[in-house]
Amino acid sequence: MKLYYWPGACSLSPHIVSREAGIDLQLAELDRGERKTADGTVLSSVNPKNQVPVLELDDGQKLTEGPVIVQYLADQKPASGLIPAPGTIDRYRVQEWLNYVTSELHKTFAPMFRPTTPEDFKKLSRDFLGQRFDWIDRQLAGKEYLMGDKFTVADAYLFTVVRWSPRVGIELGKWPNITAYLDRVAARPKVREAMKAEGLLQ
Ligand SMILES: N[C@@H](CCC(=O)N[C@@H](CS)C(=O)NCC(=O)O)C(=O)O
Repeated sequence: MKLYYWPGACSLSPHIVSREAGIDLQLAELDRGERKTADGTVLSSVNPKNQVPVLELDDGQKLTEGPVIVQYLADQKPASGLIPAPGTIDRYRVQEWLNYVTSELHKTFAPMFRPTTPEDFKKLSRDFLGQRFDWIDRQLAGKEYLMGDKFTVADAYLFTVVRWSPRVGIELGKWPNITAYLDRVAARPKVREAMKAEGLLQ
């Protein structure tokens, strides 16, 4: 399978999951400006939505939408424990988190990276995210990961998105549980491997 990504984007989440699951993905890095790989493949030809991540399956099908891709990857290796079994309440709990991260956090960050977004709007977005971080910080109290002591695909996604905070002027120091959580996730050997491979760590 092949993952189309650009360094540090939301595609880091499936990248982490693949390494945690022990799935050897081919990595296709795109130039951010041109949205092209080194061999000239144009992102829109792979994903008409013109977004990463895209997972190309062995049969050539393309799977998009990060929260779905991570579930697909984790389901290939059920013994990894990265996702609870389908139909269990814990599976829905993980999906609850994936949906929260995608709708409340990920898509609030996105316009903050655009130079054309007005400052007033960015300030409102920072306040909105701050309220969500207050809640997440409470959920993480006394826990290693979102689901307790087990790292799941929801952690890969939350980590990927919340680590953008300093780049949009959000100082995470006021959320000690989130800060400790990010350090904990960042210290995982497979997370470090993924970050190194994307050039995010020396
Ligand atoms: N709904 C998609 C959104 C993916 C997304 O927003 N990807 C960003 C990178 S983090 C992107 O490709 N942005 C470029 C664009 O939207 O034009 C998903 O959850 O996978």
